[in-house]
Amino acid sequence: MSAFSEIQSLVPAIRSGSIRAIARGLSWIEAGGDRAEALSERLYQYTKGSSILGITGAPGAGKSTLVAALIKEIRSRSFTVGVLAVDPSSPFSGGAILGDRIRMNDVSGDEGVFIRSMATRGVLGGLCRAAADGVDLLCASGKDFVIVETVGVGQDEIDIMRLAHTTVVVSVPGLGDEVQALKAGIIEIADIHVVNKADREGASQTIAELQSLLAMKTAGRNGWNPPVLASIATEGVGMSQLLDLIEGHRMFLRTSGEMDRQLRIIAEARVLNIAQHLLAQRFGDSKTGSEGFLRKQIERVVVRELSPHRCAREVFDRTQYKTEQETRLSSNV
Ligand SMILES: Nc1nc2c(ncn2[C@@H]2O[C@H](COP(=O)(O)OP(=O)(O)O)[C@@H](O)[C@H]2O)c(=O)[nH]1
Ligand SMILES: [Mg+2]
Repeated sequence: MSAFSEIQSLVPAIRSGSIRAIARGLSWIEAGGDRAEALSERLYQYTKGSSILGITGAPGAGKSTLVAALIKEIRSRSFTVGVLAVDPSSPFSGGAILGDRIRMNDVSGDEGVFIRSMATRGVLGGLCRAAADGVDLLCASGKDFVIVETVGVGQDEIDIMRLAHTTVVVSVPGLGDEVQALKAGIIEIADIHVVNKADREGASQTIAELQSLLAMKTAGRNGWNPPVLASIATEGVGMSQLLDLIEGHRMFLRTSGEMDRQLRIIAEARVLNIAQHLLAQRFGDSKTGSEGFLRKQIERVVVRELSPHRCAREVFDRTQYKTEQETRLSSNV
């Protein structure tokens, strides 16, 4: 079967929520390339309607455990959910580790849940693009909630979090993680704070610390004050309140007009990210002859014959010319 006819049958199967079709589509997206792009292209029009949650925090904070507990709460309210775990610190496949936490027989055969982890890819920024397409696919499969779990460390992960409508930052009792969170800048993007492992000592102190930090940072809030919630993910404690807060935040986004603003920000960031990637590819593309030209020009930058600015402009102009030439050639065929 050609890739084209496969896509023809895969798209409706994904939209109907078939677990096999979703898994297959995500594998395509992970592998990348033309086939992945063609599939994402076809699915994008169907991605409206899901609530996208980002769950982030330091490794070991209990994110996966919390996601598993939240899935149960979501299902108990008869909503459907898709999960994409993009966690380079826990390299697992097929949702196995998250699956351990949720005890697969709880959800096996339940077409209302789909869990999958996405492998880290070496390419800078590639993970973010693949995760964005993965989220799209889960949205297109008609899930009410789409959850992305990722460690809040690198720029890639922070970019992934920017896909979410509602971002939940998970921390644990003790100051260390809070300082880390501040450093990583994830406190800025949190719509809801969860202090997990509230069964441990120091939880109420951590909550108070977070609250006073948040009270100081009111600038740029646009009318939403991030709440701080205690949870014990291993026992499902706090999940009902968490889902209420998530729904409350969604309501806020809709009624305040913030949702429109955020969707615009997400769309712009994604388009720029892809365009930059295409440009970088073209710069180094041996087929268009840019690669040799680029190498030569870079040597001139090294010996101070050419400034980096002038060099970039020259390569850019040449790339543009090539593009137009290619367009002319292909339209003459
Ligand atoms: N005591 C306690 N342990 C927890 C809680 N939530 C998660 N854990 C444990 O913390 C460890 C890390 O959990 P995990 O969900 O893998 O963290 P992640 O790396 O953030 O995804 C596991 O051993 C969990 O059982 C909790 O509320 N209380
Ligand atoms: Mg995890």
